[in-house]
Amino acid sequence: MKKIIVLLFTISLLSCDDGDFNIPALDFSQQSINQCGNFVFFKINSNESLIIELGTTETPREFFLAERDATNNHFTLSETGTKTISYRVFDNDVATDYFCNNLPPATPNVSQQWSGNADLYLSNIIIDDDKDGVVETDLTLDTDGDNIPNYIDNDDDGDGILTKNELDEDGNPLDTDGDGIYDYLDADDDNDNVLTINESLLNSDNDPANIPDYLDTNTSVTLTVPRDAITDSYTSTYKMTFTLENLVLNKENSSDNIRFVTYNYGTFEGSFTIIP
Ligand SMILES: [Ca+2]
Ligand SMILES: [Ca+2]
Ligand SMILES: [Ca+2]
Ligand SMILES: [Ca+2]
Repeated sequence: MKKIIVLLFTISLLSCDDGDFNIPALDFSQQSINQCGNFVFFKINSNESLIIELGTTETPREFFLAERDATNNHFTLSETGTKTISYRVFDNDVATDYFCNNLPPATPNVSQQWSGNADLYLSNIIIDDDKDGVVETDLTLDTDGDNIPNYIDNDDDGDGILTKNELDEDGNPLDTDGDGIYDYLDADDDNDNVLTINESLLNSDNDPANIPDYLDTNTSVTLTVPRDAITDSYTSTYKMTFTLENLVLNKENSSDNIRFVTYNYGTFEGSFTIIP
C-alpha cells in the first residue's frame, strides 16, 4: 500500500511539470504593435499573435490624440464583448492581412485560442509641431494674430511665405532689411512699405541676382490681387503606451492559463496632419 501511494504522488508531480511546459512565455517584447480599423491592435511573432480589440465609437484621430488621464485611460478587457484580449497560436506563420481583412484568409489555421481578462491602461505623449525649422518655446506667441500660435503656424507672420522658406539654407533665420526682425516674423521683409503679402514672388525688374519683389527694395509694386494666404497645417505626433494589469488568459478546452500582474504590451506611434 505504501508503494502505491508514493507512485501516485510521483505521477502527480510529473503531470504538473508537463503542464508548465505547455504554458507559453508570451514574449512579444521585440515585436511592434500593428493596428487595423477602429480598433484592433495585434502583435505577431511568427505563428503567435497577441490581440487587443477595443470597440469604441471614436474616430482614430479622437482616439489617438486623446490626452489620457484617470478619467479615460482605463479599459476593461474580457473574453467576450467589444473590448477583448486574446492570444492565438497558428499552425503556420501568420501575416498582418490575417487581422486586417474583413474576411480572414483560409490559412493559417488557429491551433490554440486563449481568451481572458485584463485591465488595460493607456498613456499618451502628444507633440504638436509645424516642423518649420524654428524652435518655438513660447507656446502662446501668435505673431500674426490668426489664433494659431507660432509653434503650429507654418506661416508665422502671415505674409504668405512659409516660415521654412524664410530661413537660409542652413535653417538660420534671415533678416533681409536688417531691422532686427527676422523675415519669418516680419510682415514687410524688405522694408519698402509694401507688405510682403502684397508683393510678387517674381523678379519683376529682372535683376541678375534674381531677387523676388518682396525681398527687393527696388521694386515696390503692390499687387492688384493679394496673394492667397497659406492654408495652415501642422503635425500631431502621438506615442501611446499600453500596459496590461491583472492579465489572465485561459486556454480554450483546457485548464491551462497564463497570468501576469503587469504586462507591458508596448508603445504605438503615429501622427496626423491637422488643418486648424
Ligand atoms: Ca499665427
Ligand atoms: Ca511667413
Ligand atoms: Ca526684417
Ligand atoms: Ca515689402
